[in-house]
Amino acid sequence: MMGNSKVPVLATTCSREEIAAALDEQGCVVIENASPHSTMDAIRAELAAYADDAAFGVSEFEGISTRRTGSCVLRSPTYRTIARHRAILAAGQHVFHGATAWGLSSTELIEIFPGQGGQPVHRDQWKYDYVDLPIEVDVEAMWAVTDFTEQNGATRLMPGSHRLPNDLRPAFDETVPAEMSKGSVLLYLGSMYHGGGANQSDEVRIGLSLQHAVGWVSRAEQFMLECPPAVVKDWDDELVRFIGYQMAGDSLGVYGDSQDPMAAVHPERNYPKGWVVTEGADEHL
Ligand SMILES: O=C(O)CCC(=O)C(=O)O
Ligand SMILES: [Fe+2]
Repeated sequence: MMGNSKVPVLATTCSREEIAAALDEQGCVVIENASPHSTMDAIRAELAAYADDAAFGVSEFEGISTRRTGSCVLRSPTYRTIARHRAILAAGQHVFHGATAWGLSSTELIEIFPGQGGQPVHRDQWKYDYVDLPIEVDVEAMWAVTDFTEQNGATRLMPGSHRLPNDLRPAFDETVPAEMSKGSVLLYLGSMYHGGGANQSDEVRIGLSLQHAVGWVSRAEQFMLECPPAVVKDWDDELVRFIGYQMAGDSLGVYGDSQDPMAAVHPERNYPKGWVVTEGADEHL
């Protein structure tokens, strides 16, 4: 049956086990103050010019008073410093336990302007052709770049709804707001019923929305086009793998003569050839 009527909240000092347990039980959890305000302010500042150029949504789902800015890995160096935040790694390593690889799937700064109504309640994993998936393949994260309140359009979820059937169309009032202070992060499974809240305040609600997925589904964003080898060659290997320069499964993600795609970034290194997931890939992830 349904879980709590509230989104569980943990302190930033929480253990990996507490994050794992909350995700298993409720499908979602807020980690309070997981990053400093200065990190949120820097991300906002680095993306501001792009956000000003970004288009408002054209559908009810996107939100006509909602602005979405992508390419955040490329555009926000500060985001890159928290892409592999311990809370996100703890969530992914737990939910994707046993997967050969997982990583980032999409990045969006979502600005919900005053007057925006509630987003239709949905599962993010419906992006995979609405298939009723037998296991979790997505873990999402939403950083509160501003405070998230019920009034200003905090993301709304149905705690425990990861266990519900795949063909529901829950109403807005069946969800509860994930209220959290700036610098907190909401983690939720791709099977969770949720949606953006209605903004009834006079301020803009800003969140950095991130999707993560196992390595054997298509990533939602074309990171390789945004961040080609010449762009990422001085980045940490872990981050480069995280955005998709990695093999997965049996023979997915190969480059050239069945090579590790990291060979495209570092041709001077001697990556082995063959359809094998890089030895110890799990440790990188
Ligand atoms: O902006 C939000 O709070 C949630 C947005 C969302 O769930 C989506 O666009 O898939
Ligand atoms: Fe969503």
